[in-house]
Amino acid sequence: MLQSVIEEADSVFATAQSEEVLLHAKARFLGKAGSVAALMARMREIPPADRPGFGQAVNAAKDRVEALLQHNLLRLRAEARNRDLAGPFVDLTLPGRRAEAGAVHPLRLVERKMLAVFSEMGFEVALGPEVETDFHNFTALNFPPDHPARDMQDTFLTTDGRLLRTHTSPVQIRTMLANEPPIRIAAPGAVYRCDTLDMTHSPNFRQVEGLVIDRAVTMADLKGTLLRFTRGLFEKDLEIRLRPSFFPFTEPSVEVDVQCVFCGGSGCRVCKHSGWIEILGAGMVDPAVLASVGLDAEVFGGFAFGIGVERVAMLFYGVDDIRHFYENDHRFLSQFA
Ligand code: FA5
Repeated sequence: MLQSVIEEADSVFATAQSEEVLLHAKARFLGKAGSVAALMARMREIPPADRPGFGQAVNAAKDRVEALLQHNLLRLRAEARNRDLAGPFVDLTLPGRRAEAGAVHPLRLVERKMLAVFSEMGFEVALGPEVETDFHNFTALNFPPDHPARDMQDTFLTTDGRLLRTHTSPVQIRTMLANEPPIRIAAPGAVYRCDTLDMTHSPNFRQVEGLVIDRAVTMADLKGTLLRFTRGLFEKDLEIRLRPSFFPFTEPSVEVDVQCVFCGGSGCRVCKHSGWIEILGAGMVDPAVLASVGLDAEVFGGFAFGIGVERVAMLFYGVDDIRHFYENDHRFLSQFA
């Protein structure tokens, strides 16, 4: 009877494949309602004289069952450990996997550098809204209503009669309405035009606007400022050249070319063998614009310019297609990190 309990415990413990199953089996043999306790309960049926011997025998059987339990517990732990060791090898001395850090976008890097150069020259940063009124984007900038000059920049209109600014020039108007001269601001921001995306055009690009208003400002100041700007930005003694152009809000107006940064002016594919690359529009602020913000053109004057950030960034980093800046291809962006 005792022997059959021991044998049964032995075979049940030996087939247990997990500690959980084993502990469950433990209750079956050693628990309060277990087989060993049941043996003890039979003491009453034993003649008194044989009881001490019976008690000793049951205790011995209990010890044996406990020893079997312990043996199988150790067996299961050893098996688990062997399974771990046989699994994939973990080399704790290897360096950890580095989480990839984000980086500043190349357009932002170039914009920051531009603003740093302007700030050295005493310009303050100004900002304006991207959803603008017709007044700030066109009318106050001397675009007459229905004048074909408005078609120079194809405009996205909002349903409430406003528009997405087509250039950063409305910040000129907002700044002059809110401040007295002298004014010296650089205004970065996004602009929108119904342009088709191609190698050099985007419907949503960035500009940095410049505006200087003071007494006795001349075109030489404009040229000197832009020369210092290009040399500070590209960190090379590049030349610039001013070509006559037209903007409703400047008179005279110019387009500004910088000596090709790729060939140094000798002519290459990028500058179409001209040695020059256009980077911005500029001019002396038109008296009509000063009048629209209530400034006396007899007393005050100034110059303004608008730089295309993408075009400058293309030159700065030697990027041949503007679309690279918007595709967010990791392989492209990580080069600037
Ligand atoms: C203007 O936007 C004027 N507001 C600039 C200005 C400011 C002139 C102050 C005078 C005084 P324009 O349309 O030429 O000008 O654009 C200026 C620059 O923006 C261009 O030289 C070019 O670098 C960039 N640009 C224009 N269109 C796009 C486009 N679709 N995609 C990317 N860059 C563009």
